[in-house]
Amino acid sequence: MSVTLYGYWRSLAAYRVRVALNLKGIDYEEISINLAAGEQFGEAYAALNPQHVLPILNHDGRDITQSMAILEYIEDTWSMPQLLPVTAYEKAQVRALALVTIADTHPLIVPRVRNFLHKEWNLDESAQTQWAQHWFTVGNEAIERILVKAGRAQTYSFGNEVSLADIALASHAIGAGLFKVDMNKTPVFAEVFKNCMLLPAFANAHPLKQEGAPRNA
Ligand SMILES: N[C@@H](CCC(=O)N[C@@H](CS)C(=O)NCC(=O)O)C(=O)O
Repeated sequence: MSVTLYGYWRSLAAYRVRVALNLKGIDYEEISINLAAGEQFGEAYAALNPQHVLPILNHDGRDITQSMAILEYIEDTWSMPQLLPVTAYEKAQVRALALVTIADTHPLIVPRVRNFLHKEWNLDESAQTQWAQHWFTVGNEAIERILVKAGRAQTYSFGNEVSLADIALASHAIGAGLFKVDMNKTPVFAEVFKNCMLLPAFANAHPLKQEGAPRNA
């Protein structure tokens, strides 16, 4: 069996995939595509993913894109530990929370959006940071309210078993941290994140622990 992840140290979507593979105990090789240098736009990578984005998971020669699709593929392919609950309603709750960040927050702060803000509208580094901080804060507040409303956050988002929602939430919290957004304002979310990071599967996948990450960040 061969499993290869096309990722980049800073990629929050690649982080999600690393965590899922770690939780399932799957050995994989990671190939780094340097987003800062624009490698995603090169011909070689475009041939793999015409959307020019990370991550890709290659399993036995077949490529899968989009982190949510990859997480679901990993869950369907390697059953234990289960990262989705059993009932249709509970599964929908987990997916919905995961998508708050995967679909509605993260896409707003990716390099191509920030590059557009810079090139087309002249937003400098500090304005771009404010933009990212704003969307992470909106996301944090939504996640906090959802966790409180569901009333199930114990160790993790939905009880005491890790789910795909926790993987997504951890990626969000790490992104918020990289942009210096205060997690103390969302205490339930902060607690879930802290508990996730106690697990080696989450901690070892952290962007700042990957090859190429700045040592003093
Ligand atoms: N919705 C996609 C997000 C893909 C995405 O935007 N990935 C970022 C890295 S986290 C990327 O490759 N960005 C390249 C760019 O914006 O130019 C997923 O969850 O996989």
